[in-house]
Amino acid sequence: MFSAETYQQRRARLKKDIGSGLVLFLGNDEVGRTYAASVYPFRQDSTFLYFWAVDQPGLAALIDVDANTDTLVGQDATMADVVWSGPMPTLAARGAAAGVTHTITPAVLQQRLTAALAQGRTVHYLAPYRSDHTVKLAAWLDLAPGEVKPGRSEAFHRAVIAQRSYKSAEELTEMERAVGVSQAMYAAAMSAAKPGRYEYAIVAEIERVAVASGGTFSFLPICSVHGETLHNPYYRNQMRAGDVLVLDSGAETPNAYASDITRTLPIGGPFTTQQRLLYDIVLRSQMGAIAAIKPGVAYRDVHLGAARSMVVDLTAAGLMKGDPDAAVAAGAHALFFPHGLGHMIGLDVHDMENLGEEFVGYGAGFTRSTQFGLGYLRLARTLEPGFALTVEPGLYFIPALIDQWKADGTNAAFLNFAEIEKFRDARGYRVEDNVVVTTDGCRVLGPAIPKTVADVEAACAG
Ligand SMILES: [Mn+2]
Repeated sequence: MFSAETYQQRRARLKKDIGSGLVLFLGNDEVGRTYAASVYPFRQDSTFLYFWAVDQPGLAALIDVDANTDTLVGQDATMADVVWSGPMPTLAARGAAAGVTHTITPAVLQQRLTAALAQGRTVHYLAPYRSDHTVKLAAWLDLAPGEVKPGRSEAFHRAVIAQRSYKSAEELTEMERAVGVSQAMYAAAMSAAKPGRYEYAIVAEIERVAVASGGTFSFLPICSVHGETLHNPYYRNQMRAGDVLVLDSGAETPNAYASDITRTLPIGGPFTTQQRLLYDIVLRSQMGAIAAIKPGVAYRDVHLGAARSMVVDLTAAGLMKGDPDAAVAAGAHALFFPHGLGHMIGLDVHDMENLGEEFVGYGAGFTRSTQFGLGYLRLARTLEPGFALTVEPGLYFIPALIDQWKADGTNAAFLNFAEIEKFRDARGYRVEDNVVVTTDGCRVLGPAIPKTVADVEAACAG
């Protein structure tokens, strides 16, 4: 965690932005897997971490903007807690680390909320993404469960996003550290990805690295020789010579900042001629997108530029035809590139996704497209210095989608289906890095991870 001043400053800015009322934060609780005492790994809520730093379950927090008080809500450990879970600093000591001087119990929180509501004061809260939060908020604020989400405070959402969207130097140091762990994860994966082994063996290799760094995965990795299935948390295929393995994974540092990196690995030797053609198309698109990122540019346009780069190359390769701009406008590239170019990243892998895409990724002047492909873009808005984001174009051959478009004649003016048939089993390719927008461009975060054909092949041969 950072210094107490960092958290005090963040809360001071939040109070200024929200203006008046009470601001209620919910920390996360333990969640049972198959019974209450067997829990999923605990992960604190990211906004709670950002403003209060305390990385333990069972907490809430309350800001009274009008009285200018910041209060941590929880309980000191009981003797039973100490026996089972060990000694724990007092709530006051945990709050002090984040510059908080007031602490109360949940019972007192309930009294304060009830009194505030009776006085007609506003209680700001964020839309919950966990059902136990919905239940708590309903009880505390005397709402029906169905009233909780619609009652979320837009002002609170906007105020959080107004800070978390701009990464500070100390946050970027954490994110560079996360990419540093990713570098070691990919070194381990590339030397372990051999014919005859199973995908889960690669997951085990990278998890070992992530845990040995003191952190963990930032999300469940995608590790698949069927990269054409976009979200594929299935690791039981055996890798064979001639396969390509899509590995999309990230590390979370002990301070909870994420990386999100993808590489595509040849199995059992260099890429085949066809694989190399496709890999180079993705890489050229990704490098072009990174070169295009700068303040004032809409990420939707960077996305469309990455798509256009692929269309130009796919046209040269004979898979597409016609005018590239018209093909992109029609969404013809989405047969091969059906997802968005990237998303914000920070404490969350999809940073602040729980706060609502209409505020985080779109905003004034941008609405989500209904077109297949472009409709999956999570980040469209105009870029500003300090934004951290992923750049992750991909190229996929999804047999069921090819068959459907061919049968329906979808975008037939731009697609050479006869040629595409020759790539039917080519599967998936993706390359992803994390960048921060600077005053005049962007900077790729962290140490370099093999990316060119020659570097990837050499690392996989080792
Ligand atoms: Mn990503």
